[in-house]
Amino acid sequence: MRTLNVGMVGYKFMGKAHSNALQRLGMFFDPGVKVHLKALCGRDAEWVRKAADQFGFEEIETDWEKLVTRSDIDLIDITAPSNVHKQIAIAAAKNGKHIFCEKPLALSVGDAREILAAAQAAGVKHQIGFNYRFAPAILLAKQLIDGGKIGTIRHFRAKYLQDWIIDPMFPLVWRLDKSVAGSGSHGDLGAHLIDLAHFLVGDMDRVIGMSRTFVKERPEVGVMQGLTASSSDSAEMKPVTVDDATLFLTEFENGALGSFEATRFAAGHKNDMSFEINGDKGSIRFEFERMNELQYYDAADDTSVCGFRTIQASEGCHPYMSAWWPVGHVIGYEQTFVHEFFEFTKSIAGGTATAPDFTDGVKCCQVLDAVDKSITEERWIKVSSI
Ligand code: SOE
Repeated sequence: MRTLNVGMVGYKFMGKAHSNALQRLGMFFDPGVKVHLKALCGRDAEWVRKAADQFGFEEIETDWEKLVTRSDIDLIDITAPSNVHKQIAIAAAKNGKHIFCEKPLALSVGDAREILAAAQAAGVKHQIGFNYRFAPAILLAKQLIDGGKIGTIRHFRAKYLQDWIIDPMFPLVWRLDKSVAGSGSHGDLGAHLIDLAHFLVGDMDRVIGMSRTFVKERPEVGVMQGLTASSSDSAEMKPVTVDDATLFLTEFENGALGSFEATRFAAGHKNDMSFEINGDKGSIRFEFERMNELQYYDAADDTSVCGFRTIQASEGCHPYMSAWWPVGHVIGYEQTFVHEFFEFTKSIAGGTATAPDFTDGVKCCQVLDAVDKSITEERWIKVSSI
């Protein structure tokens, strides 16, 4: 079995999530290649060394430009913040590396298109980290929709609610800096909703949005880990340059209507991503915090027994579940990363197509930018015009 040597840029929250997935992949799936964590890259050698030892990487690098040129690296996994995705991905493509990149693909649709073009020109495999597509219950929803079980879709309504920055003294971390993250809740959380809409409903024709930054300035950050951070008492206050909440409406090309809400100010909601799809034959409801379940309503049910039923998507027949545990022994957030890396490494080993790839990343950035333009110009914007 050929070995696929992974070089990873970044070692914080997504670096740990990806490393965990890559380490466990071979225990539960056979992608046709053996994955090896070859080198972990980050600027601080001491911290990278600690993370590499913890995650199981063989070596470290402190310069991504060196990492992407190494002949013993087959795949570059970009888990660093959005502002460096473009330079790393294009350099990796030019060096013939397969590329996995966290979402959103880039700070703008123009940059995203450049990344896609470089990957296509290089003929390398590319995938973007829309991991929620790989929740078995969401794949079951896709099967029901594609099988016509809910008929013609009329509505898609989605929300992604978090509350980790409702404290006005929470420090100014990179996710709150436009020059690094590109946007706030819109590109970080809304991007997932946009991709799921593309995956489950279809393309969007036009959008109109609104956004708000509730807390205009915050203390400079001292230390950040995941979604927690601290600052010193003497920290200087700096302006927040991203949205705290963004909402938008869409008309899909197939005539369905969509509403989207992404916020980090929904007190009490920690990682509450959910959606509902209404068709003329039934409905589907999903809540990530109950990610093994799918709510399904069949309009054909007899009136005496009609209602939403809860399907627990943990049977062996449900996507990916035969690889894990017996029915009822549910899975979690981390397994969605194992599934997406199974599909990506299998596509590399077998030369087959994979999704979501950078074309999906470009489509997402196109909608993100269209919504931003609609907010600036206070009017509907055709997605195709971006
Ligand atoms: C922070 O909002 C975050 O880690 C996102 O960046 C991830 O994409 C999401 O899966 C969980 O929340």
